[in-house]
Amino acid sequence: MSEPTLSAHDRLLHAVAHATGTVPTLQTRLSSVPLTEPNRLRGALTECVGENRTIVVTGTLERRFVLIEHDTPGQWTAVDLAGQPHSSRKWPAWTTDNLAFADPDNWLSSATITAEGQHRLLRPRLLLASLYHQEHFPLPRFPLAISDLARAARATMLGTVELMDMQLGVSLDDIKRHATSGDIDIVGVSATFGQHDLMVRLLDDVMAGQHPPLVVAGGSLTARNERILLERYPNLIISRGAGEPTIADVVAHWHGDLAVEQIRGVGYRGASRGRGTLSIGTTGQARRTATVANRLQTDMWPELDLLETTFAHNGVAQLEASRGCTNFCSFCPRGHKGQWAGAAPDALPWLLREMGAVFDRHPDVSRTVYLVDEEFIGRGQDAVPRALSIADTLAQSGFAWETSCRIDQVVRLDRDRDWHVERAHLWRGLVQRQLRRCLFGVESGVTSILKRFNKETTGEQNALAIRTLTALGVPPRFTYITFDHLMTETELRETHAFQGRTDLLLHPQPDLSVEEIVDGVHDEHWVATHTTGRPFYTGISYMLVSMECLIGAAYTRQAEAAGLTGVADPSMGRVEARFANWRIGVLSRSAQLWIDRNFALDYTLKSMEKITDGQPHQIVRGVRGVLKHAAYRLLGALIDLLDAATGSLTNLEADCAALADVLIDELRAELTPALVAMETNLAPEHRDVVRREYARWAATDTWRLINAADPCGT
Ligand code: B12
Ligand code: SF4
Repeated sequence: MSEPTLSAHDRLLHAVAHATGTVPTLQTRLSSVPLTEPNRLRGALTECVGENRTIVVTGTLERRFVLIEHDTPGQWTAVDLAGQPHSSRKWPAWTTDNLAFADPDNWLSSATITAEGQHRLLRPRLLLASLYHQEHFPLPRFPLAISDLARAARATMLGTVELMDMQLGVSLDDIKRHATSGDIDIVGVSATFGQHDLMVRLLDDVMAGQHPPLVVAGGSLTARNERILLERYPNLIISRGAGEPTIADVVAHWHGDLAVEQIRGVGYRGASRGRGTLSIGTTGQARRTATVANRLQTDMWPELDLLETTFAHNGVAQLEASRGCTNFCSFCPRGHKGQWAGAAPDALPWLLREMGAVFDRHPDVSRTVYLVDEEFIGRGQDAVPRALSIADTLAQSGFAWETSCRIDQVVRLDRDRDWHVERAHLWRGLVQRQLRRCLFGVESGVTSILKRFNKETTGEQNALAIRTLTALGVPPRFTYITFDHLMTETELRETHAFQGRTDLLLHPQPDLSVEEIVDGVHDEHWVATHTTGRPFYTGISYMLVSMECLIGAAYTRQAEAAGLTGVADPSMGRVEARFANWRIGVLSRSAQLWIDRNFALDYTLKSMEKITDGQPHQIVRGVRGVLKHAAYRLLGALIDLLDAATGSLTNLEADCAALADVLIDELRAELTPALVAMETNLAPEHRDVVRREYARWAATDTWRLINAADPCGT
């Protein structure tokens, strides 16, 4: 039996009445506690029924399962908050002998649970923690990684899950304290670029205890640093790919259901012995288990415990609609994120409804979702209808959205006109369905460089795609790697010329048919009529970026083969490398100093762009434009120094430094009035953030590398 007319909160009240024989008053916290936060829900239930009854809240957001203990030992009330009969749930295997319902065809039933079943429902106590350096990335994003893991763990119905994220007012000490309090059985740590120092500080403490919890670490940086971490922490388990299957297996491993070598997608040392413990000798060899392919792991949705507090901290909402990529660019190690696969989109409507309810409580937050897919569209017969259907769902749920995609989803030189017309319809269709911005990793306009990057695109293709997108009215952002270790001076000059091209960013042409646009972009006369005249670099998200030789990337191997690589830098998951042409190396370093000096301010402005709409959004973009013009001026002037420089490394460095000093003064003179004008258009809390960052920026008079300046496609 299902009771669709009751709300989940009504069902909770019924369940309390069923368990206690007393109907709770409507005024209790229980009537309004968000179901997105199971730990608060458990607290509200305890408040209602008293401390002496055990409460279990488990299962995933769309189908929470709650158990309330009766006075009689071993007797429970079981409620399915989605109102579905208990018999219709896909129960984890361990429940078969441990959980029995008196009325399985109802959403509300008495239940009996074995002692083993109770133990499994309450343990392990899993803490998922996300690290963060506030000074590097001032504004938070909804922590997808640990939120996805929470869903996977709760789906097993084993134990409890808590989430702590340093972006959201939690310190490293808070995490350490909780992880070592004795109240936690498993600690899962998520780390991305720049957070190795935090990881080490945390693990040093957590692992040092007499009875440390089981510790598993994952994330983009951790996957790069697997070897280094396992050397330092022989008892650590490293998640090497998507963490959902891994965390589910780790929880089962804690119960002794799986041996460590059966945990999917991990690196570890030695072997496991015994329940809940890992007895691993420090001499144990590093081992690996296979990761699960993205196409087999299509449930990539998050729990939403931390969405509310993300908004309270001025953060943005993120989701993924796909995982992995269709390509293998040489600078992008693929082992961790894998090959492209789309999520099963049937979950999207309910998830967006739940997210919408949280947004409703924060009316000032722009109703925008960032789909952090590496490649939103993907390949396959149904790529176009799938993309449109996701966009439909987002738009119908009242969301604008942004995402990322490869340029070969717009123009392919090996495809005919019909293909391009279909794609042009797709892109227009996505914009009509509230696509607010899409990021394209152009990375270069120079074909020889693109070849080295294995982008599988050409300069000509990029130019045509940029024209097509802008004419279709797609608001694009482009990423571009200006310097790479193997580049020649000719390539650098061609790079500068491409970035300065004024025939790429066209005016949107809403009155023209997609056919006219598809044909027009090939016609220089048509292009000249429709160009904005703005140089291409004004569309580049981050200017002056240099190649990062990431650990495990094919480009890094090319640099190594050329004898250019040095020591590994675990904090950034990269390998230090010299430039084949030392003069370009000097320019790259000077450009990096420029980026780093302006990074925090630019990142703040970028975050403001994300959380504002309408006129304030446009004004913030304009201010970022001032920073881009200055960066392009610097690039041109640096290249001019190549012509002038005949002398030594020190001379060239000194010339670059003097140039940067002059140009930063010019930038200050331009930026100060632009920011003052911008402030009047911002809400007070945003104004304070910008003021703080601007004051920091203006007070800086030194040039130093901060190790955090490079963007990825977001
Ligand atoms: C947001 C983001 C950023 C933000 C980070 C902001 C912040 N607050 O930290 C910014 C813009 C700053 C950024 C920067 C960079 N980024 Co970035 N970034 C992303 C992006 C778009 C989304 C991250 C995300 O939320 N993913 C979704 C979650 C669910 O995935 P996940 O974090 O990988 O988590 C899964 C697994 O890793 C694992 N896992 C994670 N944690 C844990 C913990 C445990 C216990 C377990 C078991 C498992 C586990 O399970 C999770 C679920 O499956 C990704 C693209 C992507 N789709 O991942 C790129 C990405 C991670 N970035 C990337 C890169 C290269 C960078 C840069 C190094 C770029 C550069 N060359 O300079 C810089 C680093 C800059 C710096 N100085 O630190 C690459 C990594 C390449 C690779 N294949 O490893 C990615 C994949 C994008 C790409 N394809 O190029 N980035
Ligand atoms: S850089 Fe972008 S396009 Fe290239 S493999 Fe990585 S995610 Fe795919």
